[in-house]
Amino acid sequence: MSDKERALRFYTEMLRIRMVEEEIAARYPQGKMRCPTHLSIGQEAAAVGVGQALTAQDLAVSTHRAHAHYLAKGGDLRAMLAEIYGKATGCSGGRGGSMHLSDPSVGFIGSTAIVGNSMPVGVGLGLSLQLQNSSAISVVYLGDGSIEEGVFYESVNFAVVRNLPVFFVCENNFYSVYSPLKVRQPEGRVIHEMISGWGLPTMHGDGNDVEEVYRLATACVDRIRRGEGPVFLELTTYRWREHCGPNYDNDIGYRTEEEFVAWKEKDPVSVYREMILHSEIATERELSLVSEGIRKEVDGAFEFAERSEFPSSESAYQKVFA
Ligand SMILES: Cc1ncc(C[n+]2csc(CCOP(=O)(O)OP(=O)(O)O)c2C)c(N)n1
Ligand SMILES: [Mg+2]
Repeated sequence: MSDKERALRFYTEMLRIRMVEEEIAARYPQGKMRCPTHLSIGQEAAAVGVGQALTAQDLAVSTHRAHAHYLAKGGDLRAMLAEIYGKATGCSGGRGGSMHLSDPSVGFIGSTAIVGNSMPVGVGLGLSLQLQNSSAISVVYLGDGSIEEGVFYESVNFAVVRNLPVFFVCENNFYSVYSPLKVRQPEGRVIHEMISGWGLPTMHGDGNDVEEVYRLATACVDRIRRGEGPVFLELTTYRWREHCGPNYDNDIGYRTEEEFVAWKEKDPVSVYREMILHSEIATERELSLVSEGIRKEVDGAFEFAERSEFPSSESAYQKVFA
């Protein structure tokens, strides 16, 4: 892939996630998406930089905020939107909603609503890959909030002890719902520094810089593929919208407008767009064609989701464990 192709790929993938989620936010008030949605707007570079360092054979699990991870791994857009609309054509048959995304055909095994819950699943996937002598790896996406859960320690510990091919990717957006890190973790703690004492290499970087994320993720993935065991990567980033839902909520006072504005200036999509234009990697016209193509795809996918049928009432007891 040439440098230009790579830059356009990064840009297209980030913009696509942005446009999908902005459309979700715009249509959410219609009341047809009846599940909670946690948008990743502002955090696209982390998902895309990591996603581009993976292959379709690599496996991934994620959290409640999974749209970007699913799309960046190659998950089917129409099946994701149909799932959010609760339709039978959705990736979980319309039973799971936004937080239960899955597309095994591209290795996106699943996301769950219970914070921390997918971490041991991702470690188990790593164990299964190791037992099969596979060259694929397992990626565990997590937020800064899951670091505070006991299962995080257990998951990392087991992966280290068994030298598993597991890539822990922590998106540190500084908040767990309305609680900033300073009321949740001891003052002065640096997450990746703490974890570096647990027996695995750690890396960290700017989660809003797609090229930096890609470079770091590639180094982590290469090492894991060589059989050198798990790696932990911490990426700092910021969510723009409310924790859950389509709106902005800075007015309620848990974070300052200044902080929000400072992060908005580090918008991964528009900063990268400026870089592409400034470096003459592509022209305005080429970038417009990119967004026009995405617009068509996104509109078509929403149309598909809206037109799809709800699951039949006779199927209500199928795929349910009780
Ligand atoms: C076990 C558990 N505890 C609490 C919650 C409520 N909850 C949902 S998302 C969330 C915040 C998680 O923060 P973080 O891991 O940093 O992810 P972010 O939302 O910032 O992406 C919490 C506490 C939950 N879903 N599961
Ligand atoms: Mg967080």
